[in-house]
Amino acid sequence: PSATILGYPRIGRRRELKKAVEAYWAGKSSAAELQAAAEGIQLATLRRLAELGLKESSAIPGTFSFYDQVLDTAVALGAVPARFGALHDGEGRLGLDAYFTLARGNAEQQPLEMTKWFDTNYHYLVPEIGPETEFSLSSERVVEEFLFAKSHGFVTRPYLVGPVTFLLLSKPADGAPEDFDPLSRLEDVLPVYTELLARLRAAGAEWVQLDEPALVADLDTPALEVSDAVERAYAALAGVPASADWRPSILLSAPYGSLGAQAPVVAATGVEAVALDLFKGAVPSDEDLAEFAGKTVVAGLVDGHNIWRNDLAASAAKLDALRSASVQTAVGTSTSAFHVPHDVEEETQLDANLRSWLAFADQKVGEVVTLATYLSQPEAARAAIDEASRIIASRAQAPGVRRPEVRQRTAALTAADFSRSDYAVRAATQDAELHLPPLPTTTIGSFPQTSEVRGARARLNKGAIDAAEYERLMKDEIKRVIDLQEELGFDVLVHGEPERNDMVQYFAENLDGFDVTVHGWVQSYGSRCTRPSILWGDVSRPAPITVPWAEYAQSLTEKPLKGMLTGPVTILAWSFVRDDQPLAETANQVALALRDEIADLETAGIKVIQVDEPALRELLPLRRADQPAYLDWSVKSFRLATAGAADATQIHTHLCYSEFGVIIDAIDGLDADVTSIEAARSRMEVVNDLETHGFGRGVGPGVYDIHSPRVPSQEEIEELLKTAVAHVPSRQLWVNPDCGLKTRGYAETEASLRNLVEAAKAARGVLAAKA
Ligand code: THG
Ligand code: ZN
Repeated sequence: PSATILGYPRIGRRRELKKAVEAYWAGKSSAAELQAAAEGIQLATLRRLAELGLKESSAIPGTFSFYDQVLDTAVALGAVPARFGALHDGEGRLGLDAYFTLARGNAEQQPLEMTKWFDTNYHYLVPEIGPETEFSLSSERVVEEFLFAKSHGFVTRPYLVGPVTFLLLSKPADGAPEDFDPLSRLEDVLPVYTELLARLRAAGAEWVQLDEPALVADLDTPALEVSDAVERAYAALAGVPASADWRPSILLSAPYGSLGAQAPVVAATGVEAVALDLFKGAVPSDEDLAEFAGKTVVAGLVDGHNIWRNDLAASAAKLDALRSASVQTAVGTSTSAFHVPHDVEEETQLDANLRSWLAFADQKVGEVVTLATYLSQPEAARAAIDEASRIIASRAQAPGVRRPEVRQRTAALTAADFSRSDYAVRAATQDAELHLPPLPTTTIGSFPQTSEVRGARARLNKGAIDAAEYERLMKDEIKRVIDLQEELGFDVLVHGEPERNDMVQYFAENLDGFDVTVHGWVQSYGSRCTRPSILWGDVSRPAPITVPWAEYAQSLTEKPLKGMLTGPVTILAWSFVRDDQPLAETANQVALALRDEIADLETAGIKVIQVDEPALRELLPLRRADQPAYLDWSVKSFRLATAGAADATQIHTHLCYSEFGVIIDAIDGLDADVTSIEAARSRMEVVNDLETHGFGRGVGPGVYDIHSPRVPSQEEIEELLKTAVAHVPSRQLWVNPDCGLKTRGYAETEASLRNLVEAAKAARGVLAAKA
């Protein structure tokens, strides 16, 4: 096909898939009902994409998944961890219930681990591969979906995660030898891929898409080993040309960046087409392009990862640069479009100007089709290209996009704005101010969001209650949360954040330069979605945001109340961010708004302020060479947000993932007085990193895994604290859960927090006895 996309939102325009799978999980619907809902979503997508112009055979990729595309591939290959016991049925198949068991766990087994999909906000399930893992074709769902589409007249291009990426994203199964590398099983998965490709061909598939994003990232596996794996994998899969009795033609897709040194390796394989990310990555030189001779190059010019209208004139210029006698050119998205919502036209409440600047998945299909038209009939695309140029030019001039008062402030920043006094000086001042015991206890910020709290917000939004009534209900909730923490015996209290729908959207709704959508849901993992805000203009804070809530909460207690803010990097990472200036500039604008909020919190008598940066790791560039520049501006933006605080104000931060070692220097560079981090699930492994690094400020390795309803016992927490004390000087240690409590219920939260406080008291006793 001359126009295609690498993928499309799977959750449904009104999150139909989320509702269908959650009803099935809750036992409220049957497998047949779930299957019917899934087919309804697939058919609606096929019809929509054809209507938008993807009419050629194989132009529409396989766009469906019940949960996750990596899990789909693992289940097709039969790659299930032995720890789950027998999941295959009598015919050697993995059915839907086995599939959901891997995704969600069962009474005995934790689910597969979840982790970030490249530099996106999507999380995939991590396959567990060992020396003994048996591979066999265990699910032909991808064939069935192809046949379903075909029965409605659509010849689609089935999607699978490619073998090299599949194994590079896997982790060694429990009990695998220390030096085991899942990639060593490549030869064993290839026959299953071969068999599946043959089945797809027999079903009538002309093309298949094998996704190999791992080729654009610097991973722990050396690049030469990756190249070698690509050669071996595609010699097996594509060494013999496609044919009716052997396999479909292969489109190898390489989204999320440039192939770099892997480009000639991919070019030398026998695959018929390669999809390059030419939005984020560079257009190959004529020389490099010559290596792709005989193949189709799908030029990924339309960004699948952000929501801005494509600069069609710039894309057309890239297509001109690609025109070459030796390669066939087609147009596509740079990545799957499942990172963006379905359709801008749904957002009728947005300002018409803003709406005209945006392209969600459906608009992106239109852009791809226009650029494909440009390839064959440049004049026929002229009007659309000119219109895009006109709109993009008007965006640059639109009110709110560039505001002198905001720009003057960032331009006037000096080095002094980014640093506080020495930690030793601050620590002494804070000790005198706060009078905290050794091993002080606190929580990460949010308390369980009860149905009453959610209901109150829904009624406010519907106009069923007024702002005053809403405020009264939230204050009742804050008082309950404060009283509970007093009763449990916490040292630093929080207000519980009942007033926040989401830790980013809440700030976006209260800052200038942002807008939020109504239907703009994007899959985060499984059935869970977020609605990223749109950061389109210069950012400023029209009025204090969190101050009245924090001030009220502080009035209820003698203990220090911790004010809660979301940091600049996380606000950027979990929003759709403007593309017309460096991220660093946008981050500094957000940081200054937060800096003003911190100043107002101090004035209101708040002595401890937490600025969360759970997404600091998320935006880390995939190429090592790009990482230092990112870490530099991201750390600086946090420092800009916090460095205005007085010595006596204790600044906390919170980070949410366990791969802590990778960015420990950056975390140190944040210069927060106290850092809380996820640690309970990894049995405190992070304290080794802290010790090796010689981390010198306050630190709270989480001692209670909030991702599970399980209540940790007091003894268990004491054990974790013992480990922590063995590696980190006790005067630096804090005692806290792993993360916020928003998604938990009250019963298990209260029991867990009680054990946490008692464990801290017991550990203090042990320390005092030793001293
Ligand atoms: N906020 C935002 N982005 C995030 C997170 C967040 N990205 C990373 C991480 N946290 C993703 N984790 C989750 C966890 C839970 C949910 C979504 C992402 C979730 N969503 C509700 C759902 O799908 O039912 C909808 C939430 C709502 O109604 O607002 O539970 O914390 N921005
Ligand atoms: Zn967290």
